[in-house]
Amino acid sequence: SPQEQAKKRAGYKAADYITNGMTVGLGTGSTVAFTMARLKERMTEEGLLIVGIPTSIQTTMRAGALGIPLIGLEQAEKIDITVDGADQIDPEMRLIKGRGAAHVRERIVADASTRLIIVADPSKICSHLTGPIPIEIIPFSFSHVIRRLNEMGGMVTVREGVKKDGPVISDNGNIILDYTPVSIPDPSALETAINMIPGVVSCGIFAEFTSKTTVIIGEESGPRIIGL
Ligand code: DER
Repeated sequence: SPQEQAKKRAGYKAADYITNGMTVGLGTGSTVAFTMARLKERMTEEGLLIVGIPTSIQTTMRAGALGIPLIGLEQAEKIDITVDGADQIDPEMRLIKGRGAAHVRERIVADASTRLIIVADPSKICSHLTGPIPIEIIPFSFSHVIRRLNEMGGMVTVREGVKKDGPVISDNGNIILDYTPVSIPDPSALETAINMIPGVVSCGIFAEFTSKTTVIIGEESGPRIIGL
């Protein structure tokens, strides 16, 4: 499909930034899956030597299937580059992430990285962030966080499993809420306000990484690079 082709263009281009000996943060989702496939091709064709740090069980399984060597975050001196996807990208490269409920580990790995490369098809670009904003919460806090978010205004839903009765459970054993505020005039302020609510592990607004972020958009005419 055209969208798959766009994801592939962006994902493949990101793999060009990876050089021998790097420790690479491996995000989660269908776009970064193309980056991982291209990294495997380069390992085979060029003998590229890297180690990956996965941000989810899904990425761990995909890397295992591809034969990309993995290490634990605790074993990494530093992470040179993390490649990840996004759900919304605004003109300042602030992001909404978490469609795949992986944003808690993705944020940790992004924070530990020297550089963040976001890969996306053009549908992710927006003039301003709107949400829904995924929020990972500890189950104990469930009713309290929902009350708090309702007080802030907007809509809150619990993310329900499709092939599992009851709520989606994250790789960390937590519950996911999807919160759509009335508007997001200040993404950074809202990120902080949500993350401060007791019981919230982390929300899917990523506004703090713009200074080390490059965005690659898989345009039809070819990958468009935004940022350093
Ligand atoms: O869950 C996530 O944070 C993913 O990175 C998501 O935001 C992008 O997934 P996609 O590349 O499959 O659209």
